[in-house]
Amino acid sequence: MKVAIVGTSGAVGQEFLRILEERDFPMDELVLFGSSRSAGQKYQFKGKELTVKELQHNDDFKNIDIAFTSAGASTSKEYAETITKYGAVMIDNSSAFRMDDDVPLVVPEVNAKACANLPRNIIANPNCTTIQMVVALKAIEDVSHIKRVHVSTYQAASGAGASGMEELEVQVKQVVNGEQPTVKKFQHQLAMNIIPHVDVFTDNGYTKEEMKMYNESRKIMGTDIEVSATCVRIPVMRAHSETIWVETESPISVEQAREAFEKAQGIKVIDNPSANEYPMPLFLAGKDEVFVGRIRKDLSNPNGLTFWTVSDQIKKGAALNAVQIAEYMIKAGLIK
Ligand code: 2RA
Repeated sequence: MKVAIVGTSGAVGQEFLRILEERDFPMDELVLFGSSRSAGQKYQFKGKELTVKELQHNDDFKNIDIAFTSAGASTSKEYAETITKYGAVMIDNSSAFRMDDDVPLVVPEVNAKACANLPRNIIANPNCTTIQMVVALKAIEDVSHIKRVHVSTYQAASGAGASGMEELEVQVKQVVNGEQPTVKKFQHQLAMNIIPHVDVFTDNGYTKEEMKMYNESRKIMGTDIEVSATCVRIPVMRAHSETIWVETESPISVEQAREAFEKAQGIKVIDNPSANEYPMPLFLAGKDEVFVGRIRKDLSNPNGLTFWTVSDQIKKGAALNAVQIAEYMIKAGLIK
């Protein structure tokens, strides 16, 4: 098994390196690709030093079995043919192909079987906010069909990449030192603030980030689920949080919901308010799971349920989900 990472130097690319080693992913060779700026950079992997090769339109992917790509949508679109033409499966973290009918959009806990049909040898990794949400929604859907969802996200700076995390860190120091915070990556100062604006606004008043949650959830869940999202950037480094309200076809009790979450793949429940125990991003960054807490009935709707989730945006929200897709494909014999 020969594996490639495209976009190695980015926050998600670096997480791919960590996760592939952490999970001892079955492979004989790992090849790192990046932009002309990143070419030549060296990274440690399993005690060896690997050097980033410049991504080019050549035969470098001839013997690659799986390519994890996270270098932006334009790069994924430009190089998809080059990457897949010799049979490599491209598991793409960008938004380039997520809504293409001939590209499955996969969260293994929800729709792993969608990997079986790859007309273009491409699998799309969903947006981080969608991944975290549908892992939790799947547990509830298995109890009673979810008709609609309202979700508010509390998104970490990591969603804007390494530069977003760096900007938050610098701004916090500037605020402490009484200096005027530098604002480059985000629309406004993020330190000591929250920004109700992630990605760009569309004509209907929702941002692209919010429309991703609407469109991607329907494709992954394979249902007519209606999702209304409000996506907010908050001054946290790595893990995204979400308040999720669902309306189901039939009432679900808190006990039923808790049992469903506790049995569900990829979920850990932290829900003991009397002991001040609930998921918090500061303490859950770097973990694999989607953490669920604050489970309670909607007081205004017998078919309503509200809960809180936290998950690491770079791990389960991006790199881990992609690696889990590859692990499923190997286990299912879809990649040999
Ligand atoms: C963000 N979900 O958090 C977007 C992209 N990763 O900025």
